[in-house]
Amino acid sequence: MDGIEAGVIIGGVAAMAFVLWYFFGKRKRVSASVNEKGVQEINITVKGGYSPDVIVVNKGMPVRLNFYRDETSSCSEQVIFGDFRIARNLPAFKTTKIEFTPDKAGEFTFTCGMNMLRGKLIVMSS
Ligand SMILES: [Cu+2]
Repeated sequence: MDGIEAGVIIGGVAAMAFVLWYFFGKRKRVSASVNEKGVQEINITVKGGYSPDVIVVNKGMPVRLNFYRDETSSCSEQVIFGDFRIARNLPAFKTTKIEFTPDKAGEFTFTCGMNMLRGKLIVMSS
């Protein structure tokens, strides 16, 4: 293998790695951790989007989502879980707790009030 071939291979691997990172790396999928009271708790930062934006929880157990809104952009001032009939205002630079017990399994989208920012709540049937 000469230097040019090696360069082509390295370039190809780097390009593939970039594509994988670009399409899959941006979505962070996080399972909620269960605290000592049996509540599935997770911290979410709101800043031009939700981070993490894919949250995995179990059905039939209480969930507590701590939304910390790290911006004043009006886009993110509300968060809506339509499937669970939850709409909540998120004051800037504060943590807002949203608590509920998911009673159905599936994948549910949550959004900002304008349906622009999106995240996904995955409820596993245990
Ligand atoms: Cu918005």
